[in-house]
Amino acid sequence: MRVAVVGATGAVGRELVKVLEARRFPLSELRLYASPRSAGETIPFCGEAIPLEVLPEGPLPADIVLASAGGGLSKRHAPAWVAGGSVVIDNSSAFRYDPEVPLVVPEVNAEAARQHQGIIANPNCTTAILAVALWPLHQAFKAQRVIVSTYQAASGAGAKGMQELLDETHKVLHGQAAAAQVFPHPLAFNVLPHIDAFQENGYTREEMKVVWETRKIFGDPELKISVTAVRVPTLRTHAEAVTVEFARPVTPESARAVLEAAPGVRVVDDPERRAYPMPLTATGRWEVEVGRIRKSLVLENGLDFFVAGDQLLKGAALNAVQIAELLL
Ligand code: A2P
Ligand code: 11C
Repeated sequence: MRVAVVGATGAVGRELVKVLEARRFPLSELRLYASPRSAGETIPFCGEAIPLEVLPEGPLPADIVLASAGGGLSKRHAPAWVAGGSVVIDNSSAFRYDPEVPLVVPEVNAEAARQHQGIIANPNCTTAILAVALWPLHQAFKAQRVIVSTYQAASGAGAKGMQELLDETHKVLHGQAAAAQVFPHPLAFNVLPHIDAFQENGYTREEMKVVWETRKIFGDPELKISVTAVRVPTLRTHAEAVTVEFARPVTPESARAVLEAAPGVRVVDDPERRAYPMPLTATGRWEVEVGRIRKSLVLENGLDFFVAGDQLLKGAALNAVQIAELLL
């Protein structure tokens, strides 16, 4: 397999290269592409320094293209990559809602990937992390209503989002004013209930992505789910507070047993020992942490739980490489 990573210098792109190495993906050649700004740089891979190439127009010399350089770029280039014989695993939202394009979380709908027509979409990071935890519970107890509040890290907005948070924090600690560019307001020492554009229904596009994408991945267009997406001043790993009402009776113990057997999940749920999901412990992990599992005080057959998943890994690079593994 010849593999190309497009956007290799980005927050997700760098993780893609690391995950390909860590999972020993059987590739014969790795090509790395970015903008002319990165020409002359190299990225380490398996003891070699791979040069960054300026992304050309037209097809790429690759069997698999892992694209993570934004939706506009994917829309413009993907047709030529597919015409040249590549399978494109696209990390942007450009193709996710196209009925011809499978949207895949391998723990949930691996079989959908095999029906691709050249492009497979990788979900939004918040969606992928939620899906890994919610799917086994949905299968066991049938989710009727799902309410999610997110705690999303700065790296969801890419390398420049992380840099803005670091710069702002430094400024505030030194008594200087912070001026936001990437985020709508300063993020340091703040939280922002605003990720992506507001829609006509009052929700943001980030919130609606989780709704649209979870329904598509679960193959359940009627799933009732609503989201409040919030940016918090962490650098990496998204957390989510989830409330679910199920059709079938459920207890924290039965839910914990289901989650302990679920692929991609690590149950961290021992509050007495202060063990629960946190960005600090979930960062760098392939599994999504799930904990604080408790019976809802409000809903019949309801559960509350908390999830933390490294959104650059399961939310992006790891999920994309897992999809590529399905194609081998
Ligand atoms: P570069 O670093 O050369 O600008 P992030 O999501 O972290 O902001 O990263 C975006 C990625 O997309 C980077 O690797 C960036 O490369 C790449 N990129 C942006 N614009 C282009 C372009 N016109 N051609 C190729 N790669 C691009
Ligand atoms: C964020 N979830 O945290 C977004 C980033 O649809 O792939 C990913 C956007 C996407 O800002």
